[in-house]
Amino acid sequence: MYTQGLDQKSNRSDVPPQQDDAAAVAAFQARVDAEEKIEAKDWMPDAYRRTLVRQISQHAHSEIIGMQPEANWLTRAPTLRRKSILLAKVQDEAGHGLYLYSAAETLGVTRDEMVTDLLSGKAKYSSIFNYPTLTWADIGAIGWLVDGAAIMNQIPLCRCSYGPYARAMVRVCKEESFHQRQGYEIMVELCRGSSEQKEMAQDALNRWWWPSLMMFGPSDQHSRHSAQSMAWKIKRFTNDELRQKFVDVTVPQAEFIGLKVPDADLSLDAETGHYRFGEIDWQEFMDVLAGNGPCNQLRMQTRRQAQDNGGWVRDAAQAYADKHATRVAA
Ligand code: FAQ
Repeated sequence: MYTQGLDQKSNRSDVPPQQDDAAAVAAFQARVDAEEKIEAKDWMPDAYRRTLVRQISQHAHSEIIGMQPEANWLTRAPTLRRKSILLAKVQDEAGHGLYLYSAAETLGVTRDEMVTDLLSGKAKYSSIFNYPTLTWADIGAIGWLVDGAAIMNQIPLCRCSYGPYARAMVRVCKEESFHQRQGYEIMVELCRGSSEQKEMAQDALNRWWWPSLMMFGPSDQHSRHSAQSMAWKIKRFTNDELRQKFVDVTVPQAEFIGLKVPDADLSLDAETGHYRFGEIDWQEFMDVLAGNGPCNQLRMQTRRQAQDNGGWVRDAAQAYADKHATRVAA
């Protein structure tokens, strides 16, 4: 899926164009504008490649770190059915991380390099995963809101100009929509339950609403990459456009189950049909990005420990691969 195109004849000549070759840059942009997919072996500007490596690896890291908040409830899920669903969901997130690392590898970066950048703190992962999961309702809220926001952002990525990323996103989005529905179903059940259960659902919505809106990134005014990424058709909508779509879809879902979105400024604009919503606390967003969210340290500590614990598996796999290569060569 990711390497499609590697076995095809490349569209470039034997001598690849220089990075400052204006004709090559114009030809590349013309292909993007014509909605052609750019494949791994095609010539591309270095900045396009770097942008994709940054975004895809951040996305992969988010899937992997994103397993932690939900894994926190695997041993405490209220029923066997809920436990097996949650286990499958957390495994799906690991799979998404792997598809995405593979997609990024087609751009010439290695898995080791990406993981090193994550563990050193150089590479980002989504701000949302630095919040704690305090109650079972948080598992419902994550599926409903976090996976809901992820789908809103990722459906357009299925049309990304870079083929391997676009193709990886198709399956990811199918799985994320199942995740979203299972999360909403947890919220529906809690809201139909006792008053304590409904309060628990409301409390989870109160804590996850604003961080979910932050997932879409800084406002368009402050998004440094959006304009170029839109021109390259990596992004199809701006951060604010996607955030607005998410609010418009999600507010009626909250109302349907009798929950109140924690925003005093929320109102439906009858003229546009869109919800107007209050100001996001951008200081909180910046603090989380700077490593000072409620769980940043814990998430990284857990990830580093997992990397250390898995060292012997990687060593054994490498030793086996070396032995196999030696036998084949002999
Ligand atoms: N958190 O100029 P922009 C999921 C950074 S997957 C942290 O707007 P861009 C599934 C940004 O990287 C969730 N950093 O940047 C799941 C840039 O940093 P840099 C992840 C953020 O790239 C569910 C700087 O701010 N999804 O949830 C955030 O054009 C449940 C300037 O921002 C993706 O990664 C943030 N929220 O747009 C898993 C989707 N927002 O490198 C487990 C793909 C922005 O310049 C459980 N990514 N930044 O230092 C994207 O669509 C884009 O990269 C955006 C940001 C929209 C995230």
